[in-house]
Parts: sequence; C-alpha cells; structure tokens
Amino acid sequence: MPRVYLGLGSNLEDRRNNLLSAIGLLAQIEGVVVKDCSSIYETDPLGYLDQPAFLNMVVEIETSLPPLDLLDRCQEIERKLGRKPTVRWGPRTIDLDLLLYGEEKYEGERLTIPHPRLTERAFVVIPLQELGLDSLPGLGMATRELGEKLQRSQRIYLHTPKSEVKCLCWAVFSGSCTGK
Ligand code: X6L
Ligand code: MG
Ligand code: MG
Repeated sequence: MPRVYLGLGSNLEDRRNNLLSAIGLLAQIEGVVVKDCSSIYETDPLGYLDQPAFLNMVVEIETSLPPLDLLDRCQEIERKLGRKPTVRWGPRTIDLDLLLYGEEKYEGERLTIPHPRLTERAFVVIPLQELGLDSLPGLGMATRELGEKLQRSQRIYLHTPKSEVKCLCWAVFSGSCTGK
C-alpha cells in the first residue's frame, strides 16, 4: 500500500482540536490507517495575509483508496468540521490537502499529485522532514536544506511537539504516552 502524506491546517475556532478531530475522522475511514504525524506548528498566513495565524501539521497514512476517493473522503471531513466556502486562500476551520501519494504522479481537474506548491511552503516541508522524508520529488535539494531556506522568510513556531500530539490522539496511535 502506498505511503500517503496529508497536509492539515486550521486557523478558525479551536484550531488544535480541529486538527485532532480531523485525524480521528481519518482513522475511521475504511481503507485508511493513520501511521504517523508531525508536531503541530503555528505559522503566519501565506497567500491571503489578513487572517489569523494557522496551526499546520502533516499526517502519514496507508490507504487502499485511490487518490480521487481519498480526496472525496478528505472533503467530507472538511464539511463535517464546519469548513465554509469563503474567499480564495481565506480562513478555514480545517483544510486537508493530499501532498504525496506514494511515488505517483497524477494530474486532473480536481487534483494534482505531488501537490504543485509543496516545496514553497515551510509549513509543509518542515513537517515532512520531521516524518523522515529526506528528499522530495523534483527537487535538487535535501528536504532539511529547503526547510532551512524557507524558514528564513516564513515564520513557523513549534506549537505542540509530536510526542504530545500522539498522546492527544491516543485512540488513533494506541501506544504509550510516556515514550516518543
Ligand atoms: C506568493 C503568492 C506567495 C502566493 C505565497 C502560499 C498562496 C500558500 C497560497 C503564495 C501562497 C498558499 C495556509 C496558508 C493558505 C496554511 C499558512 C496556500 C493556500 N493555507 N498559510 N495559506 N498555512 N500558514 O495552511 O497555502 S491558502
Ligand atoms: Mg491548503
Ligand atoms: Mg485545500
């Protein structure tokens, strides 16, 4: 089964709870197993600047669902968690983006994989590096190097360390909360 990476973001209401709820709902999907998660980071908004700061993280899953079915399930979760249509790049209770789907490339009306602007965003690159991705598709640079470069212009703060996120999601990761 392919390793799939999802980018999660929230900048409205109870931001951290929105991220954790999304992980809980992902874990309930038939054909999805949640394997790992990054720390949660607080990040300044990009694209549309006049909105609250985001919490961002990346989640690793294994899935038997093809990309478009997974996208449908992700958009269902966005609706369930109260995401309202608004201006482009505007505030949202939750955003789930399909970043990488194994080694696959896909280009369609609704979806492009790998995510086309993946490598421009510290809030995606740094969590991916934390999850052990040392290289990213179509890039002549190590993930860590790219992360360091992006961090010079994009503010990103550790908000909740990975070990704590896993404890907060104990039902999903079902391990001890005392170790890493
Ligand atoms: C120039 C032009 C520079 C556009 C950047 C970057 C646009 C990112 C959109 C850009 C540009 C985006 C999040 C966000 C959004 C998020 C943070 C987007 C799409 N989502 N900012 N902005 N976290 N920090 O999850 O990512 S809207
Ligand atoms: Mg997004
Ligand atoms: Mg999105």
